[in-house]
Amino acid sequence: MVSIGAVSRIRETSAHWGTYLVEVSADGRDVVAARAHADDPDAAPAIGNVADAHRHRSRVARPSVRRRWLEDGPRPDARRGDPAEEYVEVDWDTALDLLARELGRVRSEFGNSAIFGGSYGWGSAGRLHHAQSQLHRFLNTIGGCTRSVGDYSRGASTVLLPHLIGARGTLDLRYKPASWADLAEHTDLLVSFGGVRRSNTWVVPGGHARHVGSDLARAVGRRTEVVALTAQRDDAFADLGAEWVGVMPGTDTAVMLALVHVLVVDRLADEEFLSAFTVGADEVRRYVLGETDGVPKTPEWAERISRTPAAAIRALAHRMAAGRTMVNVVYSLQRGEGGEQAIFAGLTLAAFLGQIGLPGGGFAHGFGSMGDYGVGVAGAPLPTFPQGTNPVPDFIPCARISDLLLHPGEEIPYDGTTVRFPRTRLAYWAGGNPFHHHQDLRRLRRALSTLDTFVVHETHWTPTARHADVVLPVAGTLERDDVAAGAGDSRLRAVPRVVPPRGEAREELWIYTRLAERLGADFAEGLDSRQWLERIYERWRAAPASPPAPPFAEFWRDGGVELPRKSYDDAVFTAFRADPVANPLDTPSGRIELFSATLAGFGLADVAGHARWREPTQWWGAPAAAEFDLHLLCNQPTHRLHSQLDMGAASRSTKVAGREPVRLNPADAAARGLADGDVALVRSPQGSLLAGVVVTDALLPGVAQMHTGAWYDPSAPEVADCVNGNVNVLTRDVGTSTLTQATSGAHVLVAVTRYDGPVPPVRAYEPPPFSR
Ligand SMILES: Nc1nc2c(c(=O)[nH]1)N[C@H]1C(S)=C(S)[C@@H](COP(=O)(O)OP(=O)(O)OC[C@H]3O[C@@H](n4cnc5c(=O)[nH]c(N)nc54)[C@H](O)[C@@H]3O)O[C@H]1N2
Ligand SMILES: Nc1nc2c(c(=O)[nH]1)N[C@H]1C(S)=C(S)[C@@H](COP(=O)(O)OP(=O)(O)OC[C@H]3O[C@@H](n4cnc5c(=O)[nH]c(N)nc54)[C@H](O)[C@@H]3O)O[C@H]1N2
Ligand SMILES: [Mo]
Repeated sequence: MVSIGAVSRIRETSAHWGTYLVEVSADGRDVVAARAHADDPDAAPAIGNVADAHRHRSRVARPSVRRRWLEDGPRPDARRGDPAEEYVEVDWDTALDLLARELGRVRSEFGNSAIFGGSYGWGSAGRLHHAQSQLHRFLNTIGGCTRSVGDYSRGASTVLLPHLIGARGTLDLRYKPASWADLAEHTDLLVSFGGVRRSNTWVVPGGHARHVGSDLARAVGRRTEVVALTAQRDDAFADLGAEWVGVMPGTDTAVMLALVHVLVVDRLADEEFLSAFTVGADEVRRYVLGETDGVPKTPEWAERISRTPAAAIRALAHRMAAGRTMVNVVYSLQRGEGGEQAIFAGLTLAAFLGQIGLPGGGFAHGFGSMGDYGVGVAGAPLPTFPQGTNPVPDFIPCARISDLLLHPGEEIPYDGTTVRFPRTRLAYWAGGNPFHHHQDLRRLRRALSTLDTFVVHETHWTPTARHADVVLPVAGTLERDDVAAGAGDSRLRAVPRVVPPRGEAREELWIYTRLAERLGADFAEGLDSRQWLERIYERWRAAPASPPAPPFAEFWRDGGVELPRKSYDDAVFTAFRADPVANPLDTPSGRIELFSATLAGFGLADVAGHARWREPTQWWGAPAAAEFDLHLLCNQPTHRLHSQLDMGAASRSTKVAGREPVRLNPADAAARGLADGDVALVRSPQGSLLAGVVVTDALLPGVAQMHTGAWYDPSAPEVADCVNGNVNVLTRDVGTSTLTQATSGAHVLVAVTRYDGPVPPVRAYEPPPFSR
């Protein structure tokens, strides 16, 4: 351990990618290095980004105001986000006065629904300084805002599943699913649609004390056979020893329906289970046999759609029926057009196998998607920062942000109801990066140009901050005291400040306290952040459901408190399986609805009462595939969380030709004259980017792959919309369906060619130009 005198220079901290150690400089002001705990069995490489990112020149140093907004006043402006837009640095009082005045103007002229405060995003770990909770509380104290519902992670599932398995079943499928240990003990065959990715388990919302995913997976790999259906061979944990079955992106529903077809035709379906625990099996049977639409969903039919060999589908159905089988559908499958159908069909397949509610059998939705999934521990309640109530009724499904701004007054269907878009004048974003998470960034830019004012709180000059009129620099996790834990965690951790805030950055609680004062509202109830920390901790400690915990001072001194490691035997499906009459699901029938009369009653063209294959516009068989002939997977990055700390060493180590890599199959690369290290121009009807080429036989022919999260760089528009490789310039901004309205960013059809012109430098991590 490095120390000066008695003072250690090594501090522990927590992020969504884990709990790790930070070494500070001798003067205590700077981060020198960050490294994993020696006893973390599978630490995330993202730790390697922290030190560089902390002191990077892209940190927002002072409150900054876009010069044109300052001079011309709040108004729609298509130049928002132009790399040449200048900012003026101002002192805090000036920034807060300007912003308070503008919030006051919008509130009184247009009402609070003209303020969009959805502010989707992951921000950073920590229960007090949770950026969205802070922002929502602030906006609620000044009369509320238009909000957003759902998420980009499972936005289609969380709307669909309550209709099929009830709200309680949906929660348990996330927080009390079969565990990795159940798999290792009971499961003969784990069939995963989408790879069970090790790198995704490095991340847990809120972070975990230690990473347990790879140990758990190793145990499963020893006994359980694993089949991963995906377009990427290296998509599953090496430790699982998974067999790879290729499937083209967006076509799994066809394969699942064909598996059901085989179970029905070969009399392998569990009829007793279907009649006791489900409704709608008859509708499904008629559909897969082709009685309703004249198209039997045979393995040969599915092969034509998915390119998965019919013989492999037939053999897999028989293997699945022969033992204890778990059907896992990873999150990404529902992040595409018609994405909820993959969940619907996966659940239907598991129901036809009849093992839902049995140990190690049935249906899972998250192995390999998130690090807390399947740890087998019922999450303890955690401290929360109270948000107050929002009196404004308006909301949008979160992935409809561009539609909200571009189509005020219009209505969209959503979950059987209608959502009407209010006219938005001001958007306030804290803790998210829409230029990371949203689709079709050209369209998003146009949408943001309609605002009078865009306010962003950030640690760094992200592409979103570069589109803002008012940018307020905030303290990051290393710069403030907090408490942290993730679902199913072993410890509620004290996370003390490691270094003082950089530049003039302030805690968001400080900012909102002063803004609220200026607007005649009370945000903080007279408490500072240290007092708030104690308050949320003590309120948590006093709650009846909380585990025993010491008073705050003792907790802080000890660095945390252990959380109970109680496994659950009260999951909804276990009780349901034991007695479906005494313990019904909270669905209209009390059973699993393989045909939902509610969904059928919505009368939607794109979602029926049962799982159904419907050709999306984005699949390899679509007409657009003549020109855009590669199917690009856009999935989670291994060496960072989303776009966070993309300028750090670990993330940089993955770049090729100085930008985000695009992976191509050797045949596809050869046909385009591309080799490792080349720069490729990747185009879709939505936009274009430059990427560095990696040739690999881990991909199916016809499939390319890029990670999300490279910072959007529009600095050379004559070459490409983004010269740094942000996939969301390519993706389509269409809802998953008129039922679910979630993101469909998981994949997109593209054309890839060599780029031989002069390669423009990447400017994404430069701060904007400043003027006085
Ligand atoms: N094409 C495509 N797009 C996708 C996906 C995909 O698979 N394909 N995945 C989607 C998914 S699942 C998700 S969850 C989203 C993720 O999208 P986001 O959550 O928006 O992405 P992040 O990069 O985590 O953005 C968080 C931002 O918060 C900032 N931040 C950190 N701490 C604080 C804080 O304390 N206060 C404030 N004010 N800011 C802070 C960080 O600097 C960062 O810019 O992306 C979605 N987008
Ligand atoms: N290291 C790291 N871990 C993360 C994150 C991160 O940014 N970095 N983000 C976290 C977040 S917010 C979330 S929501 C989860 C997301 O968890 P997931 O959605 O499970 O993650 P992805 O990596 O997007 O997709 C997993 C794999 O699914 C495959 N896939 C994509 N589309 C299809 C398809 O149509 N069919 C089939 N069969 N396979 C397909 C891809 O090959 C991809 O590698 O990950 C979390 N974990
Ligand atoms: Mo997510």
